[in-house]
Parts: sequence; structure tokens; C-alpha cells
Amino acid sequence: MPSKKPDSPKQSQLAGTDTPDRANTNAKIQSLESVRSDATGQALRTNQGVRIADNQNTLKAGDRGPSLLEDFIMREKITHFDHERIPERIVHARGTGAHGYFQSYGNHAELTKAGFLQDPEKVTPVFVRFSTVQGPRGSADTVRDVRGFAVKFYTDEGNFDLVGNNMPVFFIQDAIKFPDFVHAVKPEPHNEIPTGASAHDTFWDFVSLVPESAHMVMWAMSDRAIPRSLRMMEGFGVHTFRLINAQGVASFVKFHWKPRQGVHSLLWDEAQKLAGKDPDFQRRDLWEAIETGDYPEWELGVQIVPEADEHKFDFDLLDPTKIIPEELVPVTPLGKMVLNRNPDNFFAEVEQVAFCPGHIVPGIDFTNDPLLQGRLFSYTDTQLSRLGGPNFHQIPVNRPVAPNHNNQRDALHQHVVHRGRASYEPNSIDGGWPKETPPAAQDGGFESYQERIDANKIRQRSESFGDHFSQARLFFQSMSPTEQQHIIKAYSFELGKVERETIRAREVNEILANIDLKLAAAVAANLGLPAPSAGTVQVKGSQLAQSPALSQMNHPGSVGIKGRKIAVLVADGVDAASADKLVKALEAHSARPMLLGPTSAPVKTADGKQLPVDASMEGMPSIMFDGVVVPGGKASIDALAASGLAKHFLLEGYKHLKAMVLTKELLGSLGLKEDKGLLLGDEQKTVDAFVKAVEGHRVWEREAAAEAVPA
Ligand code: HDD
Repeated sequence: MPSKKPDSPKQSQLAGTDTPDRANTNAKIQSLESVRSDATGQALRTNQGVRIADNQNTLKAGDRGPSLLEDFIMREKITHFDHERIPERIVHARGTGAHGYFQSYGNHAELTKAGFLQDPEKVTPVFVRFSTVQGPRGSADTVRDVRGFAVKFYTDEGNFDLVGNNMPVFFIQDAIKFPDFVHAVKPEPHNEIPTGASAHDTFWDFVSLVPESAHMVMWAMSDRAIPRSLRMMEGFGVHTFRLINAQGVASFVKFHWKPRQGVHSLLWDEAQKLAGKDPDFQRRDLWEAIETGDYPEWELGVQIVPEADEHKFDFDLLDPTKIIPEELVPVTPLGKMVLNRNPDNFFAEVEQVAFCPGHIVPGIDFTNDPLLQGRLFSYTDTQLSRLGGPNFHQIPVNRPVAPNHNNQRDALHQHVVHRGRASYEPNSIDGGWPKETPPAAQDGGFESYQERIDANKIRQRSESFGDHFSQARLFFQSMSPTEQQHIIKAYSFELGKVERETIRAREVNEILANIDLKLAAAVAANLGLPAPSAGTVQVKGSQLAQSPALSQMNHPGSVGIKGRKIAVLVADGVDAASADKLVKALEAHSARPMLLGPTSAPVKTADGKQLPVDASMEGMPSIMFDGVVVPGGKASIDALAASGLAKHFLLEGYKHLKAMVLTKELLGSLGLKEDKGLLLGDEQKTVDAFVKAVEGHRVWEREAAAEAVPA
């Protein structure tokens, strides 16, 4: 059966060399990874290079005697092992990464002098790390949480790190509150519960006391916090940055990543089940997509605001709890990013990669957003304890492709043998090298944007940061009715886990009531609290009543069902021709069909042949798929209809609003009704309707009927 299985890394690496883009990117990245190590054909040696004769037995006094301290081979091995772990990230500890490239769509010289945005022929290598925020390194992928979306561009002019999230705003306005926020969301200090979740007292205590978090909490309670795949998330730089062109003209910009795969989410029930059935669901999905050649792509775009328009909005551009609605300032596409290579080694690359919002290149600059300003300090600082000193830029994944000569010497883990006697500047002994490069239109040294500042030194928040509810309201009111229901359920679920009623009531009365009274009333009802009749503050409202760009329903993507996983359920007696027809039709759309049997043993076809399966229905439950098809064959259908496992698989798929192709008999025995995405037969028109339904991600129209299904 031609069901497509992930290639082995070796095969895919070979397969991947076929495009010029990829060859070019690989060549650049390999130059970064000159220290790649491959032990094939090599003798086992100690770290000092001594060949090892016996790696099975410690040196002992006699074969039943005590071990000897002199065994330098055993001691070296155990010592190294004892120190294999490094501190995990304070936040965003759980993550996964991939290599790829960025290519500009054209010459954006009018906007910025950054070289990687000037030439559509230039291929800039990138490394991306996606992450969750709350949980530790081993936590589950699918928890309700913000996803980190950090991109390192290895540009010819130095590394540019765009360290963003899959949500365009943040919980707090000032970096000084970050430790408080993180302490509140992390597992509680007395019992280290919960892992990977914000559904607990300290989180809701903090956010209900800090109204500036209202907008971001709304995003976190929306479907954005449970993405279907890392490939199906938008990314945002969050802060307002500056781009500066060769003439020194600056524009304010917000960075956006738009996935070609569309913006799609799991259902909450799926997310929770996946956390147990496959805690690696998202890293596996990304890994397999890249291995099978379904390279995920994002478009990088910016919202551009001329300096003169800084104060034209009803919010402050420096406030990281605000978006610029795309209906007010559309996103201008600048280029595309493709992820086309999995890491060789998780620790060396994904764990040791060190991002910092302060890594920028000429043509890009910061703004005075007080959250961004604090981040500029934190990231380098945290690497000192995580990566053990200030030379972490020498770790292969962090090395720029641009040369980096300077007078910074020595320190822990120094890998460079610096030559020359002058480690100071100016010097005459070494001919004055390395020398400064004066700023210039192009290829000049970095020069900070000359912003005029005339102010008192104060600890005070600008009044223009004072409105915390208008955009939270805009977000809620821009959602489809389905998305609104999901938000209501998420607040109800999370607050339902909060033990203290004062905290629940404060969130409902002092936060939700200021956002939307219907939302507050619905959540209050689910918690058994009285519905508030009014908010506690005057909310000025937003320039727009709705922003359609905020609803995921408006981001279906442009790659059809490419890379979508489809379960093909078979049992003994399956009609091989019907199965083959369905699989081929799905493959024609570049979907990834997988044959599932009652066990992982091959099934017998109606004509007596053996049909190997990819997995069992138990090993790969319906929550791991985007759709289900059942080929014909009377005995196979009878067996599936009689199997609790198969029935559960199908009912669960139905409940999770998946597109399905069944036979008439199976439909009857499950007690389901045909709908827009529940189709019968294996004819081309059925396949076409199925493909359309998978493209729509879920059969939303089925939601009410699905409520009644017990799976
Ligand atoms: Fe942060 C990691 C994103 C605010 C301090 N942050 C980290 C990562 C991402 C973000 C994606 C993981 C990078 C990786 O994969 O290695 N952080 C954000 C965004 C923020 C934000 C989008 C707001 C707009 N962060 C923020 C603040 C501070 C930090 C205000 C501190 C003042 N963040 C850190 C950190 C981390 C980090 C403690 C932990 C590990 C690391 O940096 O490398 O420095």
C-alpha cells in the first residue's frame, strides 16, 4: 500500500539536496557547523584521544574484587555524564527547532538598509525554535499556553534574532513585572503543581489584580493557545520596532509571520488527550513534516507606521499589550521563510541556541517600549548561567556567518585561539586592528537611531498605557460564535480549577465585566457566581468595532490539505481496491494517509492478500489525525462495527468535528447522520467533498450534534 511514511533522516537529507535553495542554505549552515561530529568508522577513544580497549568493565582488583580509583577511563566517562544536563530556560524550557532559509521578495531599500531585505536572490539561513512558556523541558506539547516563535537570521551583517510569540501582545507592560508574572504562572512553589498549565490560583490571582494582562489573557484563553501544529501558527514580534533606510529615515513596524499552512487549532479535549497519548505531538509533527518534504513556510510581513503618524492611534505604539488592527494598517509582505532541515542533535542545536532581542543588524532598531528595553538585558544575562559564561556566541548554532573580531578575550569555554598581542583599541602594535567601521548608508558600522530625549528621570507609566480593556473587547467581539464559545469554556475551565472564590469573582467582576458583559455572565454562570450587571471602569472603546483578521476562521491557508494526516481504517476483509483508490486520491493532494488496523499486524484483504498497516488504532488514536476514511469490504466493515476500539475511534473523530468518509452500514451502526464533512463511499465526488472539508479544518456546523456524542 503506498501510504507515505516519514523517510529516515539519511534518505531525506539526500532527497533534500535537490533544490538550489536548499543546497545553498545547507552549504551556509554547514559552514556554521564545522564542528559536526560523525563517529562512523572511528575508534572509540577517551576525551584525550586514547583508544579504548574495553568499554564494558571497570578496572578491578580481580574479577570479583573492588574497583580501582586509577581507572581514568571510567572516571572520565562518569564525570562527563554527571554534568550532562544544563539549567533549562527559566521560561520557554520546552521547545523544538529547525533550520531553514529566508528570502526577500524584493528590494525593500525604501524601508530598511538591512542587507537581507534588499536582494531577492540572497538566501539567508535561519534557525527557529518554537516553545511553550510555562512547563519544564519534559512537559507536554499541547498544553494551553503561549507558543514562543524565535527566529535567528544568520545575515551577512551579523545575527538578527526576532524573538516573538504566536500572540501579538503580552501580559505586562513593563519588564520589571516579568519575574512576578512568571512566578505566578509557574507551578506553585509549595507542591510544584500544575505542570504546563495556567489553571491555578497564583496565575489567576496575579492576572485578576493586573488589568493590563486582560488582552493577552483573552488570547491565552482562545484557540490560539492550543495550535494544531507549530506549522499552523502565526508569529509576532509583539513590540513596535524601527526600520531605518540608507537615508536615515525611520518607520515604526510590527513584525508578523503568516503561515502558508493556515492558522488552525486543536480542540481543548484533543489537546488534553494528546498531552497523555503523545506528549511530543507538536515536535513530532514538525519533525515528520520536514522529513517527508512538507517544508513549512511563513511569510514575513510588517505593518508600517511612518514616524509622523506615531500618535494617530487610540493606543500607544510603545504599549506591548496593544495590536495595530490589520484593518487600520495592513501587513506588507517582505519575504518568506522555509524550514527544510531538522537538527542533527537536539542538545547541541535546540537546547544551546541562545536568542536575544538585542541581536539586531544595521537597518533595524528598538523603540522605547519598556518591556522590550528590559528584555534587552535579560536574555544575554540568562545565558551566562544556562550556557556557562559569556562565550556562548561561539557555540556552533549561535555563531554568526559574519566574522566577529573584537577585543573580547578569554573567559569560560573560550574556543578561539586569538592571535596578536593587542587586545585593546586603539592600538599601534597590531596595526590598529580590528578597526571601527564608520556608519554609512550601506555596509557601515551599527549606529543607533538618534532619537531626541528630553525628560525627567521618573518611575511612572505613561497615561497613554492606561486603557486595558478596549482591545480585549475588540478581540472577543471579532471572534466567530464558535470561537467565542471556546473562549467562554476556557475561562470557565481555568477558573473552575481556582480554589479561592475571591479570585474567581475578581476575574469575573473586575476583568471580564469590563471586556464584555455577555462573556462575564456566561463564565459567571458556569462558576455559579452572580452575573455582573456593569463593569468597574469606563472603557473608551476601540477605533474599530471588529477586526476580522483576529479570527482564525479567516486564515485557512493556501496549501490545501498538503501535509494533513488522514487515518484509513482497515480490518480483515477490506476491499484492497477501495483502500488503494482512497489512499491514491489523498496522496494526489499531498495529504499523508496512514493505514490503521485493529493491531499493528497486517490485515487480510477480501481477495486473500496481506496488507501491511502503519500502526494500530490504539497506538495512533483519532486525535492524531485531521480526517478519517473507511474503505469498503463487508467483512472489514462488520469487524469495525463490532470493535469497541474502532467505534471509539470513529465517534471521537466525529465529536472532534473531523472530516470523515464512511460506508452506509457503518454510519447506521454508529447512529450518525451525514453532514457537510461526513460522507459516504469512495467515489471521486466523495473524495472532493472530503478534501474540501479537511481544507476547512473542521466541520464546524456539526458542533451542536457532536455535543451529544459520548466519546
Ligand atoms: Fe522572553 C525566553 C519571547 C518577554 C526574559 N522569551 C524567551 C523565548 C521566547 C520569548 C520565544 C524562548 C527563546 C528560545 O527559544 O530560546 N519574551 C518573549 C516575548 C516577550 C517576552 C515575545 C514579550 C513580548 N522575556 C520577556 C521579558 C523578559 C524575558 C519581559 C525579562 C525581562 N525570555 C526571557 C529570558 C529567556 C526568555 C528569561 C529565558 C531563556 C532565554 O531567555 O534564553 O531571558
